[in-house]
Amino acid sequence: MEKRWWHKATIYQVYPKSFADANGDGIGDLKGITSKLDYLQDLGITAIWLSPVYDSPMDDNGYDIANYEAIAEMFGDMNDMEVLLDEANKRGIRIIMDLVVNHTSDEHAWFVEARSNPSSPERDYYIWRDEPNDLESIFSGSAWEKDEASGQYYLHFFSKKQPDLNWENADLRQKIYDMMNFWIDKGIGGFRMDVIDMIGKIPDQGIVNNGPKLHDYIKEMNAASFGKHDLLTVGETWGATPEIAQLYSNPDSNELSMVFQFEHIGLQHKPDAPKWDFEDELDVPALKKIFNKWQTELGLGQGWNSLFWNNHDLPRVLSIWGATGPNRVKSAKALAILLHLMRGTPYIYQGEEIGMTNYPFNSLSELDDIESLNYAREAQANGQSIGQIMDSIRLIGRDNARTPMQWDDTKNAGFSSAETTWLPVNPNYKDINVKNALADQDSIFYTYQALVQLRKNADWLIDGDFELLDTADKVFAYIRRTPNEAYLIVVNVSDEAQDFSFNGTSDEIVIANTAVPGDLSKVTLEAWDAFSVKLV
Ligand code: TEU
Ligand code: CA
Repeated sequence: MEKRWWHKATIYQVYPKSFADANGDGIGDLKGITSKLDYLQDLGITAIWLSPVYDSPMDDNGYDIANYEAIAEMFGDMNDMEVLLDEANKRGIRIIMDLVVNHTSDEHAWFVEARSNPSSPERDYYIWRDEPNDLESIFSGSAWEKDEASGQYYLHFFSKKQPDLNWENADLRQKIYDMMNFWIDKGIGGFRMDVIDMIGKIPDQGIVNNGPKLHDYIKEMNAASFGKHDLLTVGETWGATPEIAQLYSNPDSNELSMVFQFEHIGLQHKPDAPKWDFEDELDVPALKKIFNKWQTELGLGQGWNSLFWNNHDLPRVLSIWGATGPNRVKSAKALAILLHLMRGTPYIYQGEEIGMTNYPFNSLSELDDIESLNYAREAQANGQSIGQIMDSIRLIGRDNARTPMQWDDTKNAGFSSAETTWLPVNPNYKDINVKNALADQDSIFYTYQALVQLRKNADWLIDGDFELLDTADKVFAYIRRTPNEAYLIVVNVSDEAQDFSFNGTSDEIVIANTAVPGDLSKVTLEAWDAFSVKLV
């Protein structure tokens, strides 16, 4: 397989509204991100996935774009964006922009024109019907909104302020590619593509993800924009199986570098249920089965994969699958070792590297996220108690990932000189913050730093195949093997001691969150023990 820069990279996701506030208005901004590049360079990451910073009414915190080629005032201006690109590139850090082209904001000029003038060319950039069908929005309620002026309904799989684009329209597609080239010409490092597997939808047949023309559109996009450049492209594809992931990421496909698959995230809720019917106990055997399928199908084929626990839509991994009490630090290191030593490009979500946790939300008034607020309103209307609703939101709501980054133990956790206006700082910031992490050689930060560094140099991480070992349910152990090297990775994904035995000897410790036994033939793994060794 031809090596590309993103095979050895670790990507860091920044959610701009809550990363760092430079102008003291309580909201994160581009200058704030630029001020933290030295910290990110110290962590060792070589690319930042920047969640949307474009002009937006912020109905969905920027995933509702009103102008793709302008910067939202709350984040700064285009000069600030160019400074960030320049300063990041100086540090060997690429900026991966968030491409949201399944839908725009209803305040985008295209939709304003489409709505006000039914015979405009822009009308067909969106999806209009005389009558709605039973398609549901992911943010609760119908996926159709009536436009009084024309009497027609337009499709929106997210909020009604996020009308879906009609990818069957070739003029629209070309306008998207032109916009992508505008950003490529600015020297970005690639694109993360928001719900990209929805652009082939056929609403009249109820087809949403994985529509029949999806891969044709992506190949066309590749040829018309990033395909000619050395860029990382990662699709957010909730509907991707490993087989489909291979389709996108096989270099011969000329589609994407990789995708985000979500089968493992599906373990956070009951089977075939909405996310709010949560499961807070991790089914480790199910997780092993999912990763084994990814690693062997994609590992052996020409495909490539992403590796993640967290992003801005997901609960903090320590709060749902790790430990938040005395074992918080150890479980964070264990989960990092488990994930980062598999085959793929790892993604670190802001705050994950210092073990940030969910926020103790008490009432709906503390929330910001439209998805949670719409769910709460619909669930209450259906008679669900506020207690049950808050239990779900407290565990799995998206705001948990969006509270301000915790930089130090001063007021507002060093995120801002002002009270944070849109989400509160987690009260545990006095203990969990970057300053404490950097001062403690045994912190989670240095485990992540070591894993990022390892990926840059260890070819076995890129080329090695993957063999899952048959172990106790809550022990996740695998071997990475190249023709002349083999590495064992062992993780106790539980709060209890587990037995482990392996017929082999090691002569070199790669990384560990505990003392590594010399004799592997009969080992008692304490809670969250994790280690990797090179096998003789
Ligand atoms: O997320 C896609 C998406 O559907 C998620 O919102 C996820 O399905 C949901 O949170 C789980 O219930 C992308 C962005 O990552 C998300 O932030 C946006 O809200 C959404 O698309 C619309 O752009
Ligand atoms: Ca600000």
